[in-house]
Amino acid sequence: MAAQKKKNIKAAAKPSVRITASKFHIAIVASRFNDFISKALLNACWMELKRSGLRDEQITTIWVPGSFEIPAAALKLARKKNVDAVICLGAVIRGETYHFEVVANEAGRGMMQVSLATGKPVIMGVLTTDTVDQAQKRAQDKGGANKGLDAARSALEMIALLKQIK
Ligand code: INI
Repeated sequence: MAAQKKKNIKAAAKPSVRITASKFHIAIVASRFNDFISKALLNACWMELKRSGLRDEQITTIWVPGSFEIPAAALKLARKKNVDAVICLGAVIRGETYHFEVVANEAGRGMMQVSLATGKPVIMGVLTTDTVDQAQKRAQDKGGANKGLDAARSALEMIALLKQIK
C-alpha cells in the first residue's frame, strides 16, 4: 500500500507520457494587447517547441486584437483536423475598471469551452496580473520563469496524454 502510494506520488511529479513531437501540429493564438508581454511569451513558447523537435511548418501563429478575442480564433483552429493543440498567449493586466475581470474571466472560460467542445488541449498561457511588473516577471527567461515555455510543455504533454487515453 505504502509502496503503491509512493509510486503514484512519484509518477505525478513528472509527465506520465512520452513526448515525441515529430507529427504534432500546434496553433498559437497571441493577443496584440500588451504585445510587449505576448511577444516575450511567444518567443519562449516557440523556442521550447523547437527544442522539443517541432519544425517551423508544425507551428502556426495567429494574432488577435486582445485576449477577449482569443477563444473565437482558438475554436476555429481547434476544429481543424490537422491541429493537435492550441496555445493561447496574452496578458490581461488590471486597470482601474471592471474591464479586467470581464476580459480575464471570459477569455479563460472561452478557452476551456473550446477545449471541452473539441476534445483538444487548449493551453491557457494568458497572464492575469495586477501589475505590469508581475506580467514582466512571468514573461522573462531568467530561471525558466517564462510562462510561454510552460505553455509549450503543457501542450506537448496534453497532446500525448489525450492520445493515450482510449
Ligand atoms: N486585452 C488584453 O489582452 N489585455 C488587457 O489587459 C486588456 N485590457 O486591460 O483592456 C485587454 N482588453 C482588450 C480586450 O481583450 C478586447 O480586445 C476588446 O475589449 C475588444 O473586444
